[in-house]
Amino acid sequence: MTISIPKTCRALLACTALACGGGDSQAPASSPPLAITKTPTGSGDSQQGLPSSTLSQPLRVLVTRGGAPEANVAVTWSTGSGGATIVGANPAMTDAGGIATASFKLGPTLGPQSAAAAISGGASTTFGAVAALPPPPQARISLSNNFFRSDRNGTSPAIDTMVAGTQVTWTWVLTNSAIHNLRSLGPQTFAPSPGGPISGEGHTEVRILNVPGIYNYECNIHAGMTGTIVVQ
Ligand SMILES: [Cu+2]
Repeated sequence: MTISIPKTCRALLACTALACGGGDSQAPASSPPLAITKTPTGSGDSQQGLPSSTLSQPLRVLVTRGGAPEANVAVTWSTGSGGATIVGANPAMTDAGGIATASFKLGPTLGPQSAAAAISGGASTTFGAVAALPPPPQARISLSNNFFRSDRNGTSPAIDTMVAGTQVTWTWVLTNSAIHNLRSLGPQTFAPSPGGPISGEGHTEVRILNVPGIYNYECNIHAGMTGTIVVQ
């Protein structure tokens, strides 16, 4: 919440109020100034959504005068960088409960975005949001001595079917000091584990498989240590 300093304070009563803000030229001199805050609950602050999507919860502010809700106050919404827009009436008028709302449509840029609500006199409050892509679906495969096993279906050699865009994690499980590697055999391929064979309990190799097809793979140190992923 932004609290501005009044240029003049003619009425002592008005200036002892916490939210002394001035600038509400239409109120009688003895009236406390308007204050604007996010609603105490369900304000819609700090949401996350897909780029260019409208956030699921509306943004909500509460306008008060002397602590009491104030109806019929114009609330002007604006947005920061990132291409976000406000959908619907703008300015929006506060209702009988002093509440005004707005729908916040994220811009196409990934990352933090913002919107602000202001009232006459300059008092305002700011909302944050984040435009983010959903995490990819996950698949996990164990690499052990001397086999690959699908964590999802238990098959060994590991055989997995997954959708394009799945993030696959191979984890070295109970390998102790034994060395293994991860080599792609095709016909669709992914990058092999870097360098030579790797030992290390808990070591992981992570690939995102975006292209549909059949990915056969192996540890080329141990005969028959193979697996297959079908990406649909
Ligand atoms: Cu091996």
